[in-house]
Amino acid sequence: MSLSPLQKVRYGYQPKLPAVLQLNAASIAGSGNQPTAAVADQDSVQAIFVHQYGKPLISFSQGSNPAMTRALTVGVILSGGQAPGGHNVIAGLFDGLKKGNKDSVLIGFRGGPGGLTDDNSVELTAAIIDEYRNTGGFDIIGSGRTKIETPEQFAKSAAVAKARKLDAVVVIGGDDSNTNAALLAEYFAANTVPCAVIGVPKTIDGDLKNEYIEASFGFDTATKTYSELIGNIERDAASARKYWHFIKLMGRSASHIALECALQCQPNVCLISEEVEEKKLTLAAVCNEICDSIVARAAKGMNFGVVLVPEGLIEFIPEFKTLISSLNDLLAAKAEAYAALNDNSARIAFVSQLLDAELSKLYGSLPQDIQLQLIMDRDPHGNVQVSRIETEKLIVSIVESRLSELKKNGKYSGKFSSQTHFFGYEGRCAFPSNFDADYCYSLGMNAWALIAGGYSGYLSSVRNLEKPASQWQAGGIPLTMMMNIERRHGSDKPVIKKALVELDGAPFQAFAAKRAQWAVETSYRFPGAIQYYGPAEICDQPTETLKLEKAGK
Ligand code: FBP
Repeated sequence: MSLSPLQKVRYGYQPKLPAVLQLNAASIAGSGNQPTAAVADQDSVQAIFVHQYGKPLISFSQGSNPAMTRALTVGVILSGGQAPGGHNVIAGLFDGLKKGNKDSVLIGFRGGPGGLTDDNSVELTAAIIDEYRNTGGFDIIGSGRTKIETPEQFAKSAAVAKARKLDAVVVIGGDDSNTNAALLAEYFAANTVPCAVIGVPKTIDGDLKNEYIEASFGFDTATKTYSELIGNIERDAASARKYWHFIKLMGRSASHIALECALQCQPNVCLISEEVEEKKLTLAAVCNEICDSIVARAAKGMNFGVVLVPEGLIEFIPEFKTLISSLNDLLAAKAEAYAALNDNSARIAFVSQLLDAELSKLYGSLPQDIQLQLIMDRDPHGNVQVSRIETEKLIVSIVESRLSELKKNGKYSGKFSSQTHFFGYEGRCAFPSNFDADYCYSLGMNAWALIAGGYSGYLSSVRNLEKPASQWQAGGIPLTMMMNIERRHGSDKPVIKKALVELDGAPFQAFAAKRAQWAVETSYRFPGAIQYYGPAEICDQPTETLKLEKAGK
């Protein structure tokens, strides 16, 4: 395979580390003793995680701990959607293991959690790791969304851990995958399998965060990639002056990606799902707001604009939220009868007659494509596959009919032509920005430090991210601390609580203060491509979201 010039140069990039992780292994000491509690539903979470619950927060500092130099055998899994920097987590883990003891071994389980249950694995040698340093993608071992949930899957995981003499498994994943990691840690502890489980916070969606996890990796690079593209489209819109561009952006539930891109690019409209839910806006009301901007700009001769639509919007519109949750429950309850249907009209008719009258009416009012997209298979964690629901097209069709009404009433005399886009997969495997390259490498090495320190059931935590990397703090947060009980697949399950956009948080407030102006004027901002080499103020900047959140504390 021939290498691009950037790929060659990126192999040589040396990621920056927190000072404590630059020490030799025996000088890294973990500490912490305050018991912790789950974010909600404490009793129910504690009853499920009998061995894991209440562990203290851990932080690393300079000290003395000869046990850190033990030779270890560790397995690693990439789980869920790709996020830039995954390869660097593995490189950091590998380098940590070898720093601790040159005889340590890293085993990669292929294709996600299913690789562990099936023992589909490869030893990750220095030569393999070197081919993936500082590159995007998860192709070093592949990823998958298999959920380890049946007693057989847990037993198989334990058998593999024992047979391979694993000291630990590292699960690099989002909220669902790390929920699974916590369940695995609990199973191993309950069954005296001497294998620790450590999670690493991955997801471009940015919704796996809290006080101790300031960002999930991949969010930085993905939002910078989308912002470059949105800026380019804004410039095209302002040049051609003939299209309204409707851009759906990934981020399954939370609107962090859309909000960050709005802060970067200053589009005319950016919908924020959490606000739509809070204000209980109907889809018609959301579309009316977009029309207000279109009408106001048309009155100034600007028949062009850019609208950002978060991928998960539909699940936050109250009437659709109820519809989707009823569909989830009935598809789970009638799975067998539904699976026997082999034609789309029969599927639509089947669910329509099971919905209550009002929901059936709403479902019946939707274009057939959207009806089908709403009943597509859920992912293994019970989530609707929102990346496959064309909300941006649904919005355009409602906006078009509203504009023709306004035209009839003499309230609008502009021209409306639209283009729709979906940016998601374009950003998930980009070369990690310097921030993600450094952060991921640190998270990986920190995961090794947690394992060598004897911890299990923790999420790798690297904090102080607004500061230069040498000042970052390394440690671990108990997975159970992030849990609550939610309804999935028609039943109540312990899950890591998603961090949604906070409407009183600094990033949303910064956006809210400006959006009225952006809706009418052309205030576009063009971030350009990610820069990897050059001054730190261009190359090493974290997201606006992170900067605003940290400034607000
Ligand atoms: P994770 O939560 O697994 O990181 O998923 C991120 C994501 O990119 C979402 O933004 C998107 O909705 C989903 O994955 C798409 O899933 P798939 O890759 O299965 O199409």
